[in-house]
Amino acid sequence: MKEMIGTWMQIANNDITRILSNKKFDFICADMEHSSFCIKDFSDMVHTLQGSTTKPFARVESNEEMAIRKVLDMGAEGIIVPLVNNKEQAEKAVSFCQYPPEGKRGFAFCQANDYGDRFDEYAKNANRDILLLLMIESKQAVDNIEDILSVKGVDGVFIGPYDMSGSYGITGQIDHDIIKEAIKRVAIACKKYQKMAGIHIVTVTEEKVKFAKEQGFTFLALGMDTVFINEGADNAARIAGRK
Ligand code: 3PY
Ligand code: MG
Repeated sequence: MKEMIGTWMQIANNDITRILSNKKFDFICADMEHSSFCIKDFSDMVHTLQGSTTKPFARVESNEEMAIRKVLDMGAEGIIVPLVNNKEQAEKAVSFCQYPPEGKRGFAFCQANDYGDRFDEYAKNANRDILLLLMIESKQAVDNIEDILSVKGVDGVFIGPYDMSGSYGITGQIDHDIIKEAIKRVAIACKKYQKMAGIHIVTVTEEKVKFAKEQGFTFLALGMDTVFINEGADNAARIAGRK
């Protein structure tokens, strides 16, 4: 499976989009669940990425029809849906992402199809080309991983380690053996179903990237704009003796 290495944004700002896309990431995901990123911000991000090789992705705020439809219509090339716990929720996400007859996405002239200029081409290819990754971030989701992966239209899953740690009652201990075991279970199931295994490595270390790749994860979201700023600022303050 083709590897995709990307990053994550919580601060809606075109300069940040450019700085990150200059690093040749395969995708940048706007976090619309845990930040102030709104639909207009996402639209700006898509415009800013035009002409680059970095694809715009959105982690939508919830598994709801309009939350998903709006980012698709702005030109999202990948959708990440948080907190999917079972097959029924997975089927719902697919139906929101796909045009009929597979799903219930609405047709319209919009940013994604250049305001109608590419309507036919876009309508023909969208169901095939847009990636749908469902977030596995609870014990229940891990227990239901095969059911979730079996749903047609689901391209893969994406682990949210922090929510997962909370769900297992070890909040924040994302390197705990329990979480590592859960991650391995998800990776094995992805191999079985030939679907993408993804994970958010929020604070990037060589060790974490190596572990994920060894397990077979091919979709890695590395860091986040806020974390990069924090790490850089911590470093500068430390060098000057302030921390
Ligand atoms: C989590 O760790 O729960 C996440 O959602 C990361 O994006
Ligand atoms: Mg989460």
